[in-house]
Amino acid sequence: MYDVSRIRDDFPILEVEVYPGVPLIYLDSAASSQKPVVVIQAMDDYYRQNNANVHRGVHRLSDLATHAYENARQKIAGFIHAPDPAELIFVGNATEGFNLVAYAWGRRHIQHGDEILLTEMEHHANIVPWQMLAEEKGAIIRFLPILPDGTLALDRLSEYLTERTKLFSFTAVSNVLGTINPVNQLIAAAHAVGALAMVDAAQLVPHIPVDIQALDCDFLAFSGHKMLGPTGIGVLYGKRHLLEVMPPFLGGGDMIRRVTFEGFTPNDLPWKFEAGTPKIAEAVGLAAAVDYLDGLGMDAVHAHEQLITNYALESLSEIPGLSLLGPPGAYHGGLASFTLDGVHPHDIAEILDKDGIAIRAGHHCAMPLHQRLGINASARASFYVHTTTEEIDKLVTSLHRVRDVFRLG
Ligand code: 7TS
Repeated sequence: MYDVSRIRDDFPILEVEVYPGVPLIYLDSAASSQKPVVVIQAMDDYYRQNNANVHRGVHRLSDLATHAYENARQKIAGFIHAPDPAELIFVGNATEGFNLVAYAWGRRHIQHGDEILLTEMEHHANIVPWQMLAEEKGAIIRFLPILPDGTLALDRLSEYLTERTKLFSFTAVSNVLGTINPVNQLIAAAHAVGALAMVDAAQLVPHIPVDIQALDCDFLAFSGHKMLGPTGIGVLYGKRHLLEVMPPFLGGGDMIRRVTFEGFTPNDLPWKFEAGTPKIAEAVGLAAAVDYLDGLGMDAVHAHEQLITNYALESLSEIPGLSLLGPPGAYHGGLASFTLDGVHPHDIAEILDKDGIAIRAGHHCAMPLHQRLGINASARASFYVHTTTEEIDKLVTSLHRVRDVFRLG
């Protein structure tokens, strides 16, 4: 039984009054999630009791820190059903995951005239690193179009995915449209033409059970801070045989086996890609977040979000002048993006803020998508484990207030 009121007790920030007498209604989890007390506590405990550098000292605390760091890797590998923890690189965030692959894999494997396929619904993190690579190599970037309902034009896949395509990198769940893409089908299609497949799982791993082995993707990236964990840590998954032949991304301590005045030998996986003192406390915090999500059960998390999302999509659609973005119902991730005739999204967000409601307004780091949709900006409410239908009701009431303020009667 999913008990949302008990879950809310785990999040200290939900007791905050953002203005005197105005409690927080946090509807911006897609940008960054709040943290349950177990995550805060785990990092606090680490700093109070175990803190030291890893993989170096022979002293007791260094040993404890190293164990905590590597146990975290193992736990997170288990969470996404990756058989080999060495295939998980701790990076700063999903963005760094894309940059790592673009730099270390792309610079070696992408040649002049090669094609990289993305989609029109990508976050800038899955566009700009490839544009930087393409500019350097003279490669070509193509974008699989979206249809008016906010889904991908799957019937045009064979037009865009050809023997010239070396990599197909796409989001599993759109952070603007909410579209849940058919990830298995897209990966299989990439492999069928000999291309690699990279999945942007920033909006997937926090919300939907993931089995990396069933997906069979070549690379996958996500951020810790969107899944109840701390900022400053993310995960890049890569197939061992690919990671093994990739040159290092950053150079320095920890990523080497041996250094001489003449040169260096890189370390084994995964440390080859983790230069310098790593994100130790952050890994500990992320492991606690994974434990917490596991405790709730990812199936239950996803079911709760679907319930909230369907409720929100239905309630919002009754507001005059409000247009929802993205597909309806079943294939919609835990968010609702919209525009309101006659009101700029920033004005909506500002008025909602006075009622304690935190939403995001703007282009959500997806400017090309907004260009394609023919709008400059949108408003987005996004949901997570602690969101209630009462909060959605308050969102709707506040949006009616926005209409009153702008005299849209
Ligand atoms: N990919 C997707 C689909 C995302 O939603 C985001 C962040 C990223 C990549 C990048 O994640 P980062 O942790 O490396 O920054 N999305 C958002 C958002 O929708 N609002 O703020 C950040």
